[in-house]
Amino acid sequence: MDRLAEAVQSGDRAALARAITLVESSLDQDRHDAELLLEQLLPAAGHSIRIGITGIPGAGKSTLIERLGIQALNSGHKVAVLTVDPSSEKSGGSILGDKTRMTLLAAKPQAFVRPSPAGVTRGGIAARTRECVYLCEAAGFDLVIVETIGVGQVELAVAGITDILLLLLLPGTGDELQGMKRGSMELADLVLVNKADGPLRNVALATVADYRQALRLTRQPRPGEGVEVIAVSALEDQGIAEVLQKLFQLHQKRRESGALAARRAEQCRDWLWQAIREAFLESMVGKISPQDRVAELEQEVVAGRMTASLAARQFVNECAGHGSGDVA
Ligand SMILES: Nc1nc2c(ncn2[C@@H]2O[C@H](COP(=O)(O)OP(=O)(O)O)[C@@H](O)[C@H]2O)c(=O)[nH]1
Ligand SMILES: [Mg+2]
Repeated sequence: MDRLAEAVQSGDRAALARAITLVESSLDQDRHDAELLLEQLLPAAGHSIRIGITGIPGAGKSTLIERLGIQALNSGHKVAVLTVDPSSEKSGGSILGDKTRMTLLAAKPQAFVRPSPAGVTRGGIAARTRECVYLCEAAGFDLVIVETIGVGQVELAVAGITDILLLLLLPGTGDELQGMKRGSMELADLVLVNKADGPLRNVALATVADYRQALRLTRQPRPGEGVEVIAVSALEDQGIAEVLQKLFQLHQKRRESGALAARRAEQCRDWLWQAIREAFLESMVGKISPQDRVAELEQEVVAGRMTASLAARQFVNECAGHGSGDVA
């Protein structure tokens, strides 16, 4: 692990890829090695701008990331891209699609692109992605972009590992504003309407106006920060430089105000509690089957025979009983 840590820190992309594979592995021995590796690399992490990009499939996230990435490379940054795809977690397949490979960006020596792993379950895909962000940072990448699909839990998880969340929308809002219902708007720090080109340009501009209006009406403003809505064309490279500049400015502003440190501290607290819950459940495996037992209790709660708090206490007591039995 010492040698791998060293290679990662020297910026060796192949070593970084190996380290990520290790972190994503669900084998016990690999997990053990991954913890050792992360422990060594953690002090070198934390120094990047972490950007999350969310939106429905086809919104143009990968195309946009590739543009942003190349732009950032040209101004001297090192760019890493990770994807979080819940469909690959469940089925082993991906709905983020082919563009996720971002071949133009991936070909650049100062960039690193890592598509979502298939079948990661242990510890959850978000926890693993957070660790991958740390690895990228330790390898010297100072801009880390995480692509994900705009669906509730995953989006929340990505907001929980990044500094700034960017919501990418399509022109044309129809009856309901995309994302408004799902709460994406509450999480977004910057909203882009993509594909503002060709015949869709005017629709995109109208969409921008709609969202500006809607955000004014619905969103609780963060102190000193409005959420901007901007029209871009990832395909034609329109507005991309402006977006990158805004991201950097927002990041700097938050760093200076202390908001960034506060956000990261809160994320770490959530991460820890999540890990404690998982470690606790995992420690029960082999004694009782937590999933099955919780499923049984769930039925009791759903049927109205038990309150959730009583069921939880019972579960914990059973776990504790099994735990002490093991020690004795
Ligand atoms: N007209 C137009 N098409 C775009 C734009 N950005 C992406 N696309 C196209 O939209 C499709 C989906 O893009 P992709 O980046 O894979 O979307 P993702 O699923 O959100 O990652 C592809 O065919 C892209 O070429 C854009 O700005 N304008
Ligand atoms: Mg994509």
